[in-house]
Amino acid sequence: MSVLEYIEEKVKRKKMHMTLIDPAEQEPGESAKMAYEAYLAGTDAIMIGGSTNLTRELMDETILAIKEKINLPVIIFPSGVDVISQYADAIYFMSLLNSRDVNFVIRQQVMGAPIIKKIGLEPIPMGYLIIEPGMTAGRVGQAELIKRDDIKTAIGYALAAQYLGMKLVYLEAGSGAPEPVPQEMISAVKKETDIPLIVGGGIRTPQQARAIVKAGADIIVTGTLVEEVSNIRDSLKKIIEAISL
Ligand code: 1GP
Repeated sequence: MSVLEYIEEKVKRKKMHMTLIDPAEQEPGESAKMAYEAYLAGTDAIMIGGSTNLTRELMDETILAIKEKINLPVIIFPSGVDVISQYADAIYFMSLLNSRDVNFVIRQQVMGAPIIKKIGLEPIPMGYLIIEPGMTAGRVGQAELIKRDDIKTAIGYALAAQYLGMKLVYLEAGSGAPEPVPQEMISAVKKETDIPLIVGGGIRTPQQARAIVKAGADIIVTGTLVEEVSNIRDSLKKIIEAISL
C-alpha cells in the first residue's frame, strides 16, 4: 500500500494526527526518541522537515534513526530540493501556491522531480497554503499570506489545488503561530472541497485540536509541542484522544 493510500484509507474512518519533527532542532538520536514517543501516543505518521538549517545528510541520518525505532510512514515535508532523502517512505510533492516566488511554486519541484523518480520515492501531490501569521514558513516561502478573515481567497486556493489534481490541501498558520487557522476558514474550505484537509501551525491544546477537527480538518499536524513538552507521550495522547472523540 502506498503512503497516499494509507492516508486516504485512514481519513475515511478517523481523524488523523501527524507529528512534525525538525531535524535541525536536535540530534538524530533525539529526533528518533521523539518519534518513538509520538508513536506510543498513537500518532499516524511522522513528517520530517523545517524551514532553515537543513541538509540532506541531517535528513538521511534522522530518517534512518527514526526508521530503526518505529514502523510508521515517514514523510518528507520539504523546504526545497536539497532535503530529499532516499530513506523516507514518501515526500509531499507540494507547491506553496500563495508564494510570490516562483521558486516555491514550481521551480524547486522541477529540480526535485527527476531526483524523486531516480530514487523511487513516493510523491504525494499537495497544495500548501500559508495563512496569517505564517511565521518562518511565511517569510522564507515569500508567501502572500492569506488574511485570517479572507475565507473567499482560502476557498479559491484550496479549490484550485483540487482542480490541479493535488491529493491533499494543507492550511498552515506557521510553526509556533500564536493561534491556529480560524475554525470558520477550516469549515468553509472543507465544505467547498473534496480532498483531505490538513491543518497545522499553533495547535497546542486538546481543546484546539478538537475544535479544528470539528470544524472539518481531516488531519492535524503538531510540531512545536513535541519540542517543548517534558512528556511527549502524555501530551500527544491527550491531543489524539481529543480528535478521536
Ligand atoms: C508547521 O503546521 C506545522 O509546518 C506544525 O506547527 O510547530 O506550531 O505545531 P507547530
